[in-house]
Amino acid sequence: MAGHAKAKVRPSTAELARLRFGIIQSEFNDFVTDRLLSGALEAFDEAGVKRSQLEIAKVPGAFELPVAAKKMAQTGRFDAIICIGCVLRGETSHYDYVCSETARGIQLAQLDTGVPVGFCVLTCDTKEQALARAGEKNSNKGYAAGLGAVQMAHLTRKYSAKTATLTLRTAKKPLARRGRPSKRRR
Ligand code: INI
Repeated sequence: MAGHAKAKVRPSTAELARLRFGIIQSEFNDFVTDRLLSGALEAFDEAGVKRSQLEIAKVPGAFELPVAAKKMAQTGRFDAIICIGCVLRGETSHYDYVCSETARGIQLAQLDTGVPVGFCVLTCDTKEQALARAGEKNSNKGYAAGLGAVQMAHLTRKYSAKTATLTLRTAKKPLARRGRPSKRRR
């Protein structure tokens, strides 16, 4: 199965230790979402993120993921969040509403708050299709979401307003020192 390539730009060990991640797991179809969660935890572990840097919250179904993501993001405590869910097609159009509103809500949560929110929600016709996407490593969408969260947390820190201001300020200092010594005023 095609998957994400491993991130080439990785945070330094010092930066990594400062990152905080939120994971929201939908309990609906937990025979799949438990596996996606394991995949995500494995990716964080391999990236060097400790369990103490992670907070896991549970919601009843995929439809509740967006509001939970937005609330979590608004605390300002997380560098990136992952939403984990699994929607399986049934006999009714309920599936379509849950899928589209969950995707739309998760996108809004990240755009409204500026905190990256990973979309790890499987939308499948059958259990078999879902389980095939919740396997080992690159066959596990949770694993891909974990790697993606680390990459996005790094990118967001790099381009955050605070960091940019700090970089500008520190860049000014050596320039000022290089200039002629100013005459002392009496
Ligand atoms: N929620 C899911 O996460 N997966 C599903 O397959 C699903 N189906 O099929 O109904 C589902 N429905 C529940 C929904 O997410 C909400 O929890 C519910 O509508 C209450 O708001």
